[in-house]
Amino acid sequence: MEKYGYRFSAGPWNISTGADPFGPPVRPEIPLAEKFVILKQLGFDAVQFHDDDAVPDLDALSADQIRRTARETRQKLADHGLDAEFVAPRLWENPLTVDGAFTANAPEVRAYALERTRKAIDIAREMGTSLMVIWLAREGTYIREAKDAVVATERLVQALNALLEYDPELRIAIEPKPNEPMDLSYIPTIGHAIALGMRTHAPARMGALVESAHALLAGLDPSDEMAFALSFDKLWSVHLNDQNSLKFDQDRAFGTVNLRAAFNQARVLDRHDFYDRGMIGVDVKALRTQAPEVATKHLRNSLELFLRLVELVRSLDQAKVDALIAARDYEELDLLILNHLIGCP
Ligand code: XUL
Ligand code: MN
Repeated sequence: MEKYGYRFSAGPWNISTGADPFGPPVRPEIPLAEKFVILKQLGFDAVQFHDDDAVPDLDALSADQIRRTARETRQKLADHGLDAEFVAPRLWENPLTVDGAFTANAPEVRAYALERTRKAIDIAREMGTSLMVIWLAREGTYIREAKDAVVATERLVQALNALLEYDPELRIAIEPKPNEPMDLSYIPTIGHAIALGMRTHAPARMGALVESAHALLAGLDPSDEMAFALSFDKLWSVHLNDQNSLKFDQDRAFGTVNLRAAFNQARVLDRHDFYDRGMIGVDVKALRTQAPEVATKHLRNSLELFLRLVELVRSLDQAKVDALIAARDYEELDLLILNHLIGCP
């Protein structure tokens, strides 16, 4: 498969049992090493990890045990010809972080969040990556009066400063999301993520990850969110996927809901050399209705569709586009794009 210089990554959570808030698993759990085999076969180059994907149960382990297990996971990964793209601290499952991690009102919870994230940094180092992605899952509120949003923002800056100090090589990409699990999150968009990074003492080591579905949940266009980050040279990774209107975070396979929006994401990435800047990460969920033996096709489809869209981006008649822009004939441009997408000459 021609990959046009792109490298692809996915998380082990993207091969899942199909459990949802309303029902139990409907497919067997697949061991991590088998997931590596599947991802490699599907054409992926790297794996994204939560800290406990790489080192299960890390809260119960010593620093030495954590490092040793991380090294073992890295070896398994290398055995399958894969790299680690990033490590992300899972700060939302421990009962301690029920009301936030870095922005919790309770100081002991904030201390736990920092300690846990430092462990995740140790894991990243052992896994051979300097990139950490932070999704601020529970940093927000259900009840606005429950926290002071100014204080919460200060606490996020302080926490990021402490992490950047802990490892001078570390780069942090914030993955914004406007809601879920919280009703309202403190860092809902890419603009918030980039602004937050600029408040730290090492803004050059702060970047962002745009997830298509998260942008859509914020009522925004994912390609414009990517463009904004690209213009600041802050788009360090992406989570391509799709979302059918404003509801729970669906993580649908890339391009399956809105082909034109997917085309525009591929277009902004390709026109701005993303193949040289970062990896094409996907964050996609197999439908719960998918039978176990075919429950990786959402990954295959996302990767293939991205590459097909890159071909369409490159074969678009740019001279025609420019002429229509010059004539301000945007209705004709509309039809040109639609015809291009459906393969009509
Ligand atoms: C949550 C989400 C996470 C992050 C990684 O919606 O997208 O999977 O991508 O922590
Ligand atoms: Mn994501």
